[in-house]
Amino acid sequence: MRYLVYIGCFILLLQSCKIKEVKKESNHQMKRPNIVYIMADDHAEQAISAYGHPISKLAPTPNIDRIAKEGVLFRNNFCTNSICGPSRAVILTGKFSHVNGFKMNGNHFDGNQQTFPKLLQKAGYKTAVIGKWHLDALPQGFDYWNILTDQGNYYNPDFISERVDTKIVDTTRVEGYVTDIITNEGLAYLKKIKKSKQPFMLMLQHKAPHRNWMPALRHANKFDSVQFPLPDTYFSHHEGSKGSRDQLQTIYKDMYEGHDLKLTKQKGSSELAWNPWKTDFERMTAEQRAVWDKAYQPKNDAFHDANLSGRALAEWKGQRYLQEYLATIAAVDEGVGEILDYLEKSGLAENTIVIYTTDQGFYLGEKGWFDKRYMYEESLAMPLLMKYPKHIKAGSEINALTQNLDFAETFLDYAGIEIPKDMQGKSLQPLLENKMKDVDFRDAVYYHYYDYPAFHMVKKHYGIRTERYKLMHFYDDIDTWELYDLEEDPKEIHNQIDNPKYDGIESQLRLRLTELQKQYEVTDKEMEQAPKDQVQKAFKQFEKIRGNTGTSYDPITNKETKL
Ligand code: SGN
Ligand code: CA
Repeated sequence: MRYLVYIGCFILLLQSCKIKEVKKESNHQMKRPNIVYIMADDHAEQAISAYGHPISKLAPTPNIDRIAKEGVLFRNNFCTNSICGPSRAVILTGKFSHVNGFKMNGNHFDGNQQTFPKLLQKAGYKTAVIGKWHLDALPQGFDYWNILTDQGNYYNPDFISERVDTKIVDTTRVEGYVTDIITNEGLAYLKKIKKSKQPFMLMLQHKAPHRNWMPALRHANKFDSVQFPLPDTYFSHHEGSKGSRDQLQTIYKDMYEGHDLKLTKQKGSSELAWNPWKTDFERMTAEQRAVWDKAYQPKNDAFHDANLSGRALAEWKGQRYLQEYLATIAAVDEGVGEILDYLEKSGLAENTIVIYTTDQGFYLGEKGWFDKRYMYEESLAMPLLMKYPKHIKAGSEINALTQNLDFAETFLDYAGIEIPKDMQGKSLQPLLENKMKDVDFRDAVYYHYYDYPAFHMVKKHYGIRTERYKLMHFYDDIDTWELYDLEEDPKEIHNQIDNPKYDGIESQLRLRLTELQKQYEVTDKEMEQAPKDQVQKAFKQFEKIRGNTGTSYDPITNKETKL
């Protein structure tokens, strides 16, 4: 009898252990955070008020800022290759462009390779991507996906998705404004997934504020009466830089009057001036177009009346560009607010990591430019804001040199998944949880841009950036080095490569650059040159487009050319 009691107790003990184990596991499951990754397209730090730039003070982003207020702002986060598809491929794989195979827009992403969404999915996460994708391959590793075709369109965009029941891939046109559609889709997903027992990871990827910067109808007049401060390098000559001399991305030389600046041909008419990609406006319904014209015609008529030329016209173009770009961001910020509100309201917020970032930085008139691509600060910088209540101290800042290369590793780390050895970045978790000092994280970042010859004709270059210095090498049909002292010259106007004062710094940087190339397995293959005739052909093609921009202003001679 006694023995029976012992055996009974033993069985009970075993059972309770088992229960404890299951409980422990389900606790662990519960603890695994959800991830809401919100990414805009071309959203510069200068246009996020949490970063404190003068432009953003006049066009604040209170909802995006909330993420930093409740969490952390990264001050030195950089991309590895400042262009759309490549940045997205780096984020998915945690590997540099030459390793993941997606070096420039127009490449095809090999979706069969290892990505962080696949690893999360394998570990029991529900995964989804909604919005811009731009990788010329259907998403893999997602339980749900609904992506824009190619670059996507602002009004009445087409989405590609896979039907859950039949697995048939379909393209559907959705009426409305792209940012609002993506936000609503995100909210619908959150409402559905909330009931799931599994943790989830949602990538919500906006088209805005990508060129051609079309705001929501409700924001079409938002900044009409605001005078934005044009950067003091707006007319800079930047003569020490041979590497950037031939670019075709100067606001007062290369912006299309209709497509970009939304100008009409003449007073009293709603017909747009030079507008090569008609589809952006032709997609609008008659009602949408009528509201648009009503908002734009008075300001366009006033422009025609003013009869501006030369420097004044060049300045006017900068203003119109900023008004358009910042008004386009307004809907993104509203959308972020709706997502954050829903996370709060639904009780999801506490166990959800929220990230706001973009695929790369952007020029808002610095050096006279728009677009990105360069390793100079504005397009190298990639805004990054993150919150995770209880784990990340509210209102903190991180100054470490971080990169989009680190995102995959960070998500895996937080999900308790081992980081694969072949990923090339580092988890940000020790920084976020104050287990590592900023200076100990990374001493230098490596950058490499390949997309040449291409739109805007930014030459191929690679380089290294440390906390204080930047060394860049432009190659292919040019062979020139640039060195900047970011402390003395944060706007990168004075190339110090020939200044003997910097000889010592230069050799240290060159040495470290070579080491990084070795570490990241950059080979001679990555230094390949494009066929010369291809470069010449591209120049001719793009210069011809430049001839359609209405006027071109040269700040050196103070002369305007009518085109
Ligand atoms: C389009 C834009 C370019 C831009 C590229 C790449 N022109 O071609 O200005 O550099 O996309 O952007 S547009 O007139 O067609 O808008 S990226 O974000 O996809 O890399
Ligand atoms: Ca982009």
